Amino acid sequence: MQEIVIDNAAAKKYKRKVFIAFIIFIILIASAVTAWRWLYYHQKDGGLFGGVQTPLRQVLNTNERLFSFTFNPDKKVKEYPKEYAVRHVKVNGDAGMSTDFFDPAKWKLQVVKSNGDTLLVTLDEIKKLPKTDVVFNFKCIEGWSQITWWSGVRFVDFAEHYGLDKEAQMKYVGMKTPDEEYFVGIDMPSVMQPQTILCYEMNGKTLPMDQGYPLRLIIPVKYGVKHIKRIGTIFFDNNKPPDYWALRGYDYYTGH
Ligand SMILES: Nc1nc2c(c(=O)[nH]1)N[C@H]1C(S)=C(S)[C@@H](COP(=O)(O)O)O[C@H]1N2
Ligand SMILES: [Mo]
Repeated sequence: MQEIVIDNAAAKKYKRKVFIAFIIFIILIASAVTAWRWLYYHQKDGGLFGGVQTPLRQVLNTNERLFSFTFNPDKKVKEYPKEYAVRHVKVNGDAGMSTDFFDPAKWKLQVVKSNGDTLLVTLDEIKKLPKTDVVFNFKCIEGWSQITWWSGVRFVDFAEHYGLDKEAQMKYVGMKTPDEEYFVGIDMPSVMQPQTILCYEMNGKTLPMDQGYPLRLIIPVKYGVKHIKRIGTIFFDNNKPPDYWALRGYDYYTGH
């Protein structure tokens, strides 16, 4: 028969270990709860960028600084041959797309200059500027993407044509629908990137009404949220212009 020897010293040591592990466990739980409560009860960041707790917004802002730092304006988003573009382009997002008070025949693009003057530009005038095609993988943050074909004038060409060089020195561009229901704010380097277009055609035809007729933004370096449909007004600012989805807690920068 084997004799069972109880090693008192070892048993004591073991008990001590269990006790310490238990204390550590309690401390971890307590700090997790405290951290969660701290975040939960933290004031939301209100105002323009309301919707997320301040510490979370600080993380988003840090991300933005890092990403804008790594943004290379010469690097292009991959483009595809036109045959790759889907025929049936998904329609997504209808804020600012109501036709109740919108008369396409009367539409003119408003461009607010830094001296306060407003340029009024017709669709025909925009169509006279050099036309650029962009076929790229359009990505929505909801998780879908499609290769789509768009045409219009490069924003950088538009800005040059209308002498917007002072405006181009500013940090951000703001755009809003004629009814001001949908609006975006975008960093200047992304707007000036050569694949960003003020777009009036999709698949070689006039832009459909629900896809932003008469003019929308196509900005391949950004997710879908920034591709505002039916632009009414464009303005420039050194502070972040209000942004529809950033107000609802999304990242302001949303580049990829
Ligand atoms: N005016 C307006 N533009 C908008 C939106 C919107 O709700 N209103 N939604 C955005 C989002 S989230 C996406 S993914 C794209 C979708 O463009 P599409 O309908 O041409 O596919 O438009 C963007 N532009
Ligand atoms: Mo989207």
